[in-house]
Amino acid sequence: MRLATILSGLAAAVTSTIIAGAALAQDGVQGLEIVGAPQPEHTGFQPAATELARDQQWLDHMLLYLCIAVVALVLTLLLVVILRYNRRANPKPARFSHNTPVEITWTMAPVLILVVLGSFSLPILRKQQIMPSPDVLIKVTGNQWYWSYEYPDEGISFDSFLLGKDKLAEAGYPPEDYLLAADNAVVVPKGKNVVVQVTGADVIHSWAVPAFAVKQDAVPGRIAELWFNAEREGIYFGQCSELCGKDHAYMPITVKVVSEDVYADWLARTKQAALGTSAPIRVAAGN
Ligand SMILES: [Cu+2]
Repeated sequence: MRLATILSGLAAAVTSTIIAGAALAQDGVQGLEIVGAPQPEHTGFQPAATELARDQQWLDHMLLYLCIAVVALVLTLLLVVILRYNRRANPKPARFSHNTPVEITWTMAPVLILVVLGSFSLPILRKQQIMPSPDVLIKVTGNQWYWSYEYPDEGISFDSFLLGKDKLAEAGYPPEDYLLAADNAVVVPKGKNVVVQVTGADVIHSWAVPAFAVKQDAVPGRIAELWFNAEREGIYFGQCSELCGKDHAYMPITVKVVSEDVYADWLARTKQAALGTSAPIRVAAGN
């Protein structure tokens, strides 16, 4: 398990380096591949970029199989009753009203199913809710209708607005990324524990990034926390996920996961950049 994780991490590192190099050559979105984005006509999950997301998707699939099994059992029982005990096939119905073994079975089976469900889902929920010690701490505030980000340990903060259709190309995004791309992106290092404190300034918003399996309501007057550790470099999109007024659909979330060197370089340049802006990242930094 450990070895597999290390190996897959290594493989991911190698591929992401290759991809980053290739994307840089084509002058992609600042040299980063867009990984976490919704796809037209797709209904499945976005690629899991964190352990939490892998857990969540595994649980979802497991539950689906369990549901299929229950549906199959109930349908089979229904069919048996319809075919074997209809008036023609069984003109003289049984008159008994109690059967203790059957009653015990149909009480215990659902209880067992619930215990199985709980024993798999509660540890996953717990993992989401217990914050690790943060390598990077970010405070997010939802506003009508944009996000404010603050890195309290670094003394930087900026607001993040929707990128207009006319600004997408300039920032390196394809036209499909309208409503997903934001002007000032959140930048985090790969493989580090990022703890995000979420609050709201006016009404309730919700900070959500599907590929990280994180979603947290931003409630005015309260601070809630979420965490993630992104395993793959790239660009990840999210959206406000709590109806917050007329421009709810226009406050996207853009997270760029980069290597530690690129993150340090971005941090240094953001500290020097104009107040309230997130500096563009330089994927080739350090080379
Ligand atoms: Cu909203």
